[in-house]
Amino acid sequence: MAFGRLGRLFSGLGRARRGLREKLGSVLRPGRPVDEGLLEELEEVLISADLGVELSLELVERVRGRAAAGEASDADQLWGLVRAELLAAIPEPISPSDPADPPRVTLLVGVNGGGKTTTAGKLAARHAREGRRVVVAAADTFRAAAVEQLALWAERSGARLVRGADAADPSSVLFEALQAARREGAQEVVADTAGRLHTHGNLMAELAKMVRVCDREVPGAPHETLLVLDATTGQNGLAQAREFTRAAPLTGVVLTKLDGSAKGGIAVGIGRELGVPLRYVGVGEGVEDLLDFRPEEFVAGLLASEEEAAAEGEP
Ligand SMILES: Nc1nc2c(ncn2[C@@H]2O[C@H](COP(=O)(O)OP(=O)(O)OP(=O)(O)O)[C@@H](O)[C@H]2O)c(=O)[nH]1
Ligand SMILES: [Mg+2]
Repeated sequence: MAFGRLGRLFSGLGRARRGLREKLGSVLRPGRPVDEGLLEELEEVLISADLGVELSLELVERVRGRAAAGEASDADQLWGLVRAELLAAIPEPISPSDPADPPRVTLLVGVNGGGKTTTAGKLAARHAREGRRVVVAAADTFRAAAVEQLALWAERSGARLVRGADAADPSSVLFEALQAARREGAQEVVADTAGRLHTHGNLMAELAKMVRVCDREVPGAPHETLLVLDATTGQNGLAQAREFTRAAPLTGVVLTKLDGSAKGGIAVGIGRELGVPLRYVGVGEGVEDLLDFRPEEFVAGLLASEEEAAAEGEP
């Protein structure tokens, strides 16, 4: 069946929803009075859903205050408070405007296996669907297979792929891609990068160099530097993620593989934890499985009952 974007989101969040909603349901039993025992259990559920310890404590503290102020006396009424507080914890994503001087340049960075190449492919396809001319830069020259993988995505979406010779300098591939984009009047450049080099220091230095090359060729570029993170690594992935914030000024986060994760809470806390808003979520391996992150929809998708999810088109 053809999914709408909401159906796709709700379907992709199936495991996370079953993880969170079921556990919440066993704590927020109908008619149960709001007391310390309940609030402690709520805290455990939020932590186990990967919201992060600090945010979980803070959230329960706020719920405790609101319950004490008379907003909820039994568990049924807590659903609404929890939903509101989850939403309040998420910084509003910003949708950047088109640069005055195209092309817009988007760099995808992150540790290996996170989903950079796949996300580059999905993003290129999305731009192409919107009628924009796209150049894809295969600037992960560390793995030959990465170039082939990206070539497939580019071919499917009709984007132009710029690739270097084997083991070429990633910055030179990016440079060529920017030149090609200029020459051909492309509006978008999407650059895949390596998740791994011989040493970690090299990787970070390489990223910094790519940022410099961008700005030299297209003033103001990269307009977007998106950190791609695998949701299934959860809180553990955050330490590594922070390293990237030092190598390049990040403008957003892409959280991938949410469809494979039973813990969707990471999406709620990540914007605050990294100081960078979550912009896209990956909910599958298909070309349309990259969705804009919209906090309201996301929280609704996490907390929906199975009936509500089914109504959105989940099979
Ligand atoms: N289920 C699911 N799988 C995904 C998603 N995004 C990426 N993948 C899969 O995750 C695996 C790794 O993705 P890649 O795009 O190759 O990751 P990468 O960051 O480019 O990896 P390196 O190039 O090794 O650094 C692939 O098998 C992808 O199909 C997603 O949103 N959902
Ligand atoms: Mg890759």
